[in-house]
Amino acid sequence: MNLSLEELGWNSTFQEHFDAVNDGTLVPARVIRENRGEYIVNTGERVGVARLPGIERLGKLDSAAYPTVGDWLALEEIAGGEDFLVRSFLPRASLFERKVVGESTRHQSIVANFDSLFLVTGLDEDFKTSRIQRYLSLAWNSRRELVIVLNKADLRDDLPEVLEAVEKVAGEVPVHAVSAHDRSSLECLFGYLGKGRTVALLGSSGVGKSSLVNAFLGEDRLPTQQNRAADGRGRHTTTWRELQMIPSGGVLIDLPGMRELQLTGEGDGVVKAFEDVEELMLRCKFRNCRHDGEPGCAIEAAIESGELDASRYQQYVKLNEEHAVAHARREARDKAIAARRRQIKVKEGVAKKGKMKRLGNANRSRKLIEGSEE
Ligand SMILES: Nc1nc2c(ncn2[C@@H]2O[C@H](COP(=O)(O)OP(=O)(O)OP(=O)(O)O)[C@@H](O)[C@H]2O)c(=O)[nH]1
Ligand SMILES: [Mg+2]
Ligand SMILES: [Zn+2]
Repeated sequence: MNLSLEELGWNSTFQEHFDAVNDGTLVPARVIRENRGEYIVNTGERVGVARLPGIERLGKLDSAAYPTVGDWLALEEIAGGEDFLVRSFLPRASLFERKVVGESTRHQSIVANFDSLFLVTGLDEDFKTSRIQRYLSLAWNSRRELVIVLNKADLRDDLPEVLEAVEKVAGEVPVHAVSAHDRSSLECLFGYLGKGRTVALLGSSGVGKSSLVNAFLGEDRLPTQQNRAADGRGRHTTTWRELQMIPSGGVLIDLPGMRELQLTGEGDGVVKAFEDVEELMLRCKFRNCRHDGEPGCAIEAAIESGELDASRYQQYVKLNEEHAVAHARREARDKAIAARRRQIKVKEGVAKKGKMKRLGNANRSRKLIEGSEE
């Protein structure tokens, strides 16, 4: 099959970025899978393996400085071989990243250049609207179209009630109930795909992300959890991220289930996901109202009247605290980076040549900074 780049999501913006770095010898390609520092790429004509040049493969740097699934790369063909060398990765139209588990400020790039993000939940016994809220506030910073997908609708006979509860927390975000076991139920999602559009699936393990991708593909290409035996529960079936072309048009990116969801402290995710709560707060009598027994408190009044769910308000408070902590960390990190950048500029004036010279600019300063901390 000879796939055109457009079908993989290529557009005039990427073309411009590519032209700016292309010295006439490079080819564009999209990362369809990542494998321990190697990138499986699709050039539109063929699938190959791309590697980063030398030092960047050490694996100790902040992964935000590396290409990830969905990225567009400018590659150099290695003469006589199947393989490519990564010369540059093109600026991203969107990025979903998360904090590295157990570390305070490092981030992992999860997926890049998607148009929509499906926030997938399973309507089985684990179903909780609070989890949807959490995903919403996490995903908001990606600044892309969000869609709430409630999978396993076949397991419920109280769908109208469930939908009503989810729509309450969803705000403007569209909600769709589907079943991966019933292809006809997926029709409501086709509108988000289509030629050149990329959708990434985000959600906990076992909600049916891979099953949904298979249903769109029309074949069991991706492994799915075989049964929910006691020892299989909570295990991750998908352990890598992978981009798939859908026969009817568009690209789906399957992601492993996320166990640890942590806010990155960037943007205004919490505010956007809880606009109704913030809106209410503006109506409190006192500007510094702590919503704790103060007279004229709009939050307390709304909880009392049933307009605002007490648990939703608590969720907001909790997420806000988490966000504030993450934000403070992020600021400290940015300050440290700015300081290092100034130092490096001075050093660069002295020693101009180095291995890092081959890298793209934005990429380069970031790596120098992170690398020098080791
Ligand atoms: N009843 C029902 N079961 C489903 C549906 N979709 C998926 N499942 C089942 O749910 C289990 C988990 O599905 P997966 O597709 O492996 O889930 P996943 O989200 O990819 O999980 P990870 O790869 O671990 O993140 C499998 O046993 C599926 O058969 C559905 O619509 N209805
Ligand atoms: Mg999976
Ligand atoms: Zn108040």
